[in-house]
Amino acid sequence: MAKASYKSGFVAIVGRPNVGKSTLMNQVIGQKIAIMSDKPQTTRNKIHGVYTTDQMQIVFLDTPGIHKRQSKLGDFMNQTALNTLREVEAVLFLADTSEGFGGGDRFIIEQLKDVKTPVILVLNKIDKIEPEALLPIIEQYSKLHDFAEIVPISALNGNNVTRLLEQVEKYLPEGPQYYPADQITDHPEQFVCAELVREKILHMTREEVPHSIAVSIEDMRVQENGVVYISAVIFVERDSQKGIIIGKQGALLKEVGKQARQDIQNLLGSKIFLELWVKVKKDWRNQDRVLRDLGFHR
Ligand code: GDP
Ligand code: MG
Ligand code: K
Repeated sequence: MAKASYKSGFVAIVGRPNVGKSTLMNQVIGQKIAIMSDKPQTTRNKIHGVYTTDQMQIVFLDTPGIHKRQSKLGDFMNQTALNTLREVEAVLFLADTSEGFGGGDRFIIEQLKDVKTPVILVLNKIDKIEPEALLPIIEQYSKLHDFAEIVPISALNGNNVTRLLEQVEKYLPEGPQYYPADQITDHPEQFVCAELVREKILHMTREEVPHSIAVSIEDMRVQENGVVYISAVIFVERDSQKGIIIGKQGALLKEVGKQARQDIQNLLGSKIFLELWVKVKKDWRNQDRVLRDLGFHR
């Protein structure tokens, strides 16, 4: 019954740096896993934040590529971002009402003109402005693009965010629950964390351990004290490799954990508790399911 009308879809968040994209994701999803880094450009991948209720599931994509840059990589990222914008049900264009309209906003609006996807203008940080200032800002933006909706919010204190989600729901088609209700992010950070662990191992063991080792993040969640708990399994093909990675009295694995934790902490901008396990899995490279579990289908 309820299932028949379940709605779901992908929604992209765009906006120049510091307009509050991460803050909005965190406000909606309720935990600080979405994008915890304050450094721009640390998130090259699309970050998925997943918002799930009994009626709908919204999968949010962050599109860090959509701002002005000169490099080839920048072009590529912009292209990737534009493709993302075409594939989603709606685009949330975040603007900072306390800063006024800028060149960064103009650039993004120009990009959005090539995209047929409905664009919801989200006027953020209304807690920083006088109520009378809002109407002129709405008028100014309305002249630049035919927005599907305009929703003023404060991502920081949550004001009007529920209404924003209701507006988003209007653009979602009937669809399945893509992710389990308790899953709040998709792979990207997990993938990066796994790669960091792998990098440390390869670096520290040199040729003794083949590149065929794989690292799988089994668990990643924010604990009540704010520490991000990560449990990772290192898969090797032989017992001898397991011994090398663990090292004398666990010394090597300990060092791997120490260095990886430092990098992950820098990446996420949050305290990390990293637990590492080593497992022997013969021929894992040939097993499709294992490969899938390890994220290689992407
Ligand atoms: P992003 O670069 O678009 O992801 O922006 P962030 O979410 O990192 O936010 C940039 C800064 O703006 C942070 O210091 C946030 O606390 C602040 N911020 C975000 N939303 C609001 C808001 O609604 N009101 C206020 N006052 N500050 C906000
Ligand atoms: Mg951000
Ligand atoms: K930021």
